[in-house]
Amino acid sequence: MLRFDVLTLFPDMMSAVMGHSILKRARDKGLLEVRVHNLRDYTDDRHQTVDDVPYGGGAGMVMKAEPIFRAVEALEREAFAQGERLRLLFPTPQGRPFTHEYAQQLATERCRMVILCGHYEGVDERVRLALSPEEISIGDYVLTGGELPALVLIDATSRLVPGILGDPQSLKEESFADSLLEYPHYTRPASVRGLGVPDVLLSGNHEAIRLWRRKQALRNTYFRRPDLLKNRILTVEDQRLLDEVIREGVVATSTHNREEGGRRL
Ligand code: 9D3
Repeated sequence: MLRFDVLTLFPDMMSAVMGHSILKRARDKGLLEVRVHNLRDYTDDRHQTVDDVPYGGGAGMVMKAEPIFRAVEALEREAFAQGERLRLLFPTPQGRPFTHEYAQQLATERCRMVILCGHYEGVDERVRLALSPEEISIGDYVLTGGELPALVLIDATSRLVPGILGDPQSLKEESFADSLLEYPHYTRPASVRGLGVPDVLLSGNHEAIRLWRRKQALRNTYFRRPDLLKNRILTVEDQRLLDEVIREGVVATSTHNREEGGRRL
């Protein structure tokens, strides 16, 4: 059972997303538990103050440390009573980059994970000093807070837990195809707006289909994300398929639109 406790000033934002899709089914099955806590509930003043102006001046507001300390302490007491440990995650732009490997590590974690969502200009530095949270960035762009990153962490991690996804085969294929982009998918009908389906996919020849898909995955990766092929040791088969891709060049049968190259309708 994977457990997340999310500390946020915007609990509705979390709950709205958690109430949907695969994650809802995983929770119904008892494989995942996500609890959302409003930091406002851990204030002690009449106005339930969660933020204040920055010492030294400047724009914006800073999240107060005390409500965060209280919330974490409450969760620590609860975990201790149940013989469990906490792992405190803190989505921030300066954190360690979140990757598939990072998600895999969280998915096998036996701790309860607490995710602290920052908002406004930031969080009082004493939260870092006292709690040493694990800072995680989800990419090099600026968001308005840690709520969307928290949902990204939960989504990417949960789907790696056995039984949470409908089809265990898709996870297995993912680990084989590790760090390659996808091959193209087609479904019925066989012709859409004059566009057909590659013959091989209609051939019933499973080995030919496997090789075609593998080659398309290598092609997509080679042209769109060559960084993913750097320092990667290829099997003899992959090397042969990639040699074909390179020999054929960009113009060959890639069924994907190149970046920004989509046809206008
Ligand atoms: C507007 C304040 N910025 C000063 C240069 C710093 C800043 C603080 C807080 C910028 C963004 C945020 C809110 N973002 C997150 O909390 C966040 C985030 C992100 O913005 N990008 C990528 N990953 C993450 S994880 C958390």
